[in-house]
Amino acid sequence: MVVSLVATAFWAMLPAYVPNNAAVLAGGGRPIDGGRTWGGRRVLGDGKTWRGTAAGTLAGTLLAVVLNAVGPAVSGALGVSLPTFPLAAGFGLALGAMLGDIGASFLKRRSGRERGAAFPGLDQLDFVVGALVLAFVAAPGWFSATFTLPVLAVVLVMTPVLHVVTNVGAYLLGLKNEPW
Ligand code: CTP
Ligand code: K
Ligand code: MG
Repeated sequence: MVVSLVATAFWAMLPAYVPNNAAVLAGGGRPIDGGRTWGGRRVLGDGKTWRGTAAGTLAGTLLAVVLNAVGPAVSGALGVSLPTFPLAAGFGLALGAMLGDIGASFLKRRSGRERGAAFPGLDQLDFVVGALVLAFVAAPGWFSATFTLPVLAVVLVMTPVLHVVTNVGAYLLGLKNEPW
């Protein structure tokens, strides 16, 4: 029961977990805000680029396709029934994760935080909220069948933990400038 819940939550969120990491690897180039400021501060900052956003969205969407291919084998091995992703669901999770992160940068700049500054709480959950909202909009039937209340609860507890672990890992590997 618990194994099934955690496996389902993790699997269903993988297309939302990968985009931010792909963006770190692929980021660079033109910032989305084009250098524009608002109220004396950057609208988003140099940390949100077109290339990173496109690469992250593509990576998450493609991962959903791969998960669909290997899902039956993994489900069998674990003895659980893992969700499959309609294309709209994978795309919604991936783009939503990127938009959530971009929204957080907008709020960080408005509150005077420079690029890279930590915003505890927001940093760990921005992309989850974005991913869930866009997945709901893009594939409402799939969303309500997959994200039952227990699965949602596991997602909200598990994601911040995974976020801290992966970001500290990326920092230690020299891939990220800050451990958050
Ligand atoms: N990145 C990107 N495009 C995005 C998100 C991330 O290019 N939409 C890349 C950038 O190189 C960014 C790095 O991934 O610097 C790390 O992402 P993140 O921690 O989200 O950005 P920060 O640089 O910390 O900027 P912010 O304070 O705005 O979050
Ligand atoms: K971030
Ligand atoms: Mg950062």
